[in-house]
Amino acid sequence: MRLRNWIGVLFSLTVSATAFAQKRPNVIIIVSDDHAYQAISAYGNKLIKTPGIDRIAHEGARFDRAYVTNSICGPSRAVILTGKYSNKNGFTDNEHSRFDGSQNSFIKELTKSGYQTAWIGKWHLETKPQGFTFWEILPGQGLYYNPDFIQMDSSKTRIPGYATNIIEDLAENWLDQRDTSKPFCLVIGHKATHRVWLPDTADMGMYDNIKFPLPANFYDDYNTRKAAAVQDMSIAKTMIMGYDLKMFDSDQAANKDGNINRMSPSQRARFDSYYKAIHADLNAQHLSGNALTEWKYQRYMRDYLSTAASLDRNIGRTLDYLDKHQLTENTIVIYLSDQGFYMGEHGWFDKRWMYEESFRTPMVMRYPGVLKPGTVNRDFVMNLDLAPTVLDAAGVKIPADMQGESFLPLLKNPKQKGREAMFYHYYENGEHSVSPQFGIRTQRYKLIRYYKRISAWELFDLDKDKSEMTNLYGKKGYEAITAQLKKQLSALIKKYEDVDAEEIMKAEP
Ligand code: SGN
Ligand code: CA
Repeated sequence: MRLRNWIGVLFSLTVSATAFAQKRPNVIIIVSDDHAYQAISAYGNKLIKTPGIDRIAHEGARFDRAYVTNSICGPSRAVILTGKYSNKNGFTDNEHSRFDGSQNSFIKELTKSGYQTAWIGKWHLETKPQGFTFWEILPGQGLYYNPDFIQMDSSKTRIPGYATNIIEDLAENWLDQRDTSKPFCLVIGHKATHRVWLPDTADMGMYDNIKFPLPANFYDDYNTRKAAAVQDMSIAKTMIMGYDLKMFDSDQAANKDGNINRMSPSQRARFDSYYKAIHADLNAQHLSGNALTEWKYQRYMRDYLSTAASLDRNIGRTLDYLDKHQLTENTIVIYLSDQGFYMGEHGWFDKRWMYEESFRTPMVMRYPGVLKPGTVNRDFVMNLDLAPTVLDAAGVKIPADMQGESFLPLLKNPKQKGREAMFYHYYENGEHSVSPQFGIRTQRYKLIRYYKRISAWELFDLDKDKSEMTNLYGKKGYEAITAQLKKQLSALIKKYEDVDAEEIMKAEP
């Protein structure tokens, strides 16, 4: 063949490879921190507005039964990356774990197959990200105001402004500069809405005219539930007036707080003028007992939801960016939180439990051409499934040792049956005094085994007791269902090779 013909062949090969690359969908996964489904209008809360997240749900799907395998930050992100339970990926808890970045992840598989991959924002896995084309992350939990970021060369830069806006800016900068001949997968990791629920100055006070109804079980007495009785995560006792609710007794006290003392003079002026007026009003009321607890609850709701407003607005910005750059049609967008959160249910804030509010997580997804707009999915899906699902969509072979399953077949064919039961395992035994626990949830029942801090079982009939208030374990009439659930639980423990849980089950009478 003459040289010119060779060039022609090479040219057409390159063109078709590029066309293939462009046909593969782009993926944006937005992971927030501690954002509750109870705080999203698409999930039915009429007192609040989250138009950005709602838009994804309306143009795609809302998942009503999305769950996590271990309801806490680092562990959830490790599960998302690896498609494996904590016992397999090694990141069991935020206290002692360090992510082993040499292990495989869906990101590594995508990068290998020609994707541009990036993680920007909260990471919280202790070691540096591996296998990405690009990353820029918050150190640890990160901070809301004028946050530091760690770059790929290990340098640290302080960026002025509000974390949620900055993370979106950085994400868009990366999208602007990426190699457009390749498909991309971008993970945007938000700090919001993590404790201490510090809103952007622009959003302070936006919910102050709303009085939020107390959840029916706000004054839970934890009767029949031993582990719940010893927790330290209640609005009444654990939530701090200064640190959490910004009711500082003096400027000196505020100056000692690491979230506040890094504010610029103009940020601080807005902060002071907003919170000092609330503090003066509180002092004039002389509240105590339940009246004070209910005041704390209202303040918690208002701060949390105002913090979420920026999260939602910036999710809207991501969608606008895709529109503006003609990327909407070929980009999958998934929004989820690293776990659910308590908005006063059981009297709590925080997460960790296998109870629904923290075990479940909000998740919405847009996938033009595949997902019918307005889809509501009620299959049991888990954060464990994200890695295989994304690989499935990208046409990349799912590694055999990933423990999750792609949920695309469930979305493409409504007759396809999903998993019948889910396994959960939470390990941490420190802050907030929540007992380590594992268990199983089926369509109707939940069986939980607590260990280490508390040794106990709990059984709930979710058809009759959605709020998980009555522990039926050991009650007459429940022997058969308990035995059956234990058998199913043991089978899942075996399937996921959870040796610790297996030992505990073996020691059972
Ligand atoms: C911090 C918070 C806790 C929270 C954990 C885990 N305390 O330690 O309230 O449960 O993070 O959150 S704080 O005083 O530092 O705010 S997670 O998102 O990392 O799982
Ligand atoms: Ca979290």
